[in-house]
Amino acid sequence: MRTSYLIALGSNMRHPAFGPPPAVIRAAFDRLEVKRRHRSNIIASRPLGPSQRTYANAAALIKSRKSPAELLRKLKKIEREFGRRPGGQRWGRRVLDLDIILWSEGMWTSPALGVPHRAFRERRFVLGPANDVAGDWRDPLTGFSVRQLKARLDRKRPLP
Ligand code: A4P
Ligand code: MG
Repeated sequence: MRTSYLIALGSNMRHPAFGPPPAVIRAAFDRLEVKRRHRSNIIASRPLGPSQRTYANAAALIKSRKSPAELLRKLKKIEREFGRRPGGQRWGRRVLDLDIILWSEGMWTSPALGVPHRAFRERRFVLGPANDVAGDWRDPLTGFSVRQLKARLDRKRPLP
């Protein structure tokens, strides 16, 4: 059965062939075969964490027959293809970061993978692009839609 996933994309390092971070994100959309209408705008966002470099961030909706664990393996493989080296500094600069944010079937919990993504409710650089392509999707943990979560963050109101 094909299920849907909301993926967050991030880059803060240029790729030797694709170019600067926004071009890396466009190349990743292509690599993931994301339909045009399922690609968010690509935004520039200030880095959260130790890295000094501005990020390009975006979100994508994809359909897949894979389980979340299988999809994560594929995403990690694509990150490596794009030149990301495992074992770098956590939150350091990276050519490409692909995170699973939401899954149409609800929650997934294993030592290596938690869906929904643990921090997405607090991150503008995830919720802004996510709202472009998945505003009506609901967070199974809080019951709020992506649009509502974004509005709460914009108003800086804490979640109950
Ligand atoms: N993992 C668990 N749940 C998930 C999930 N839902 N999706 C595990 C993907 N991975 C998940 O992630 C580390 C491990 O988390 C994975 O191997 C997987 O088993 P990683 O992508 O390899 O490493 P990371 O990204 O350095 O760490 P982490 O904690 O995932 O960082 P984040 O949360 O991805 O944040 N500032 C801006 N402006 N824009 C950004 O995109 N990104 C980060 C990284 C920091 N600051 C940023 C941005
Ligand atoms: Mg990550």
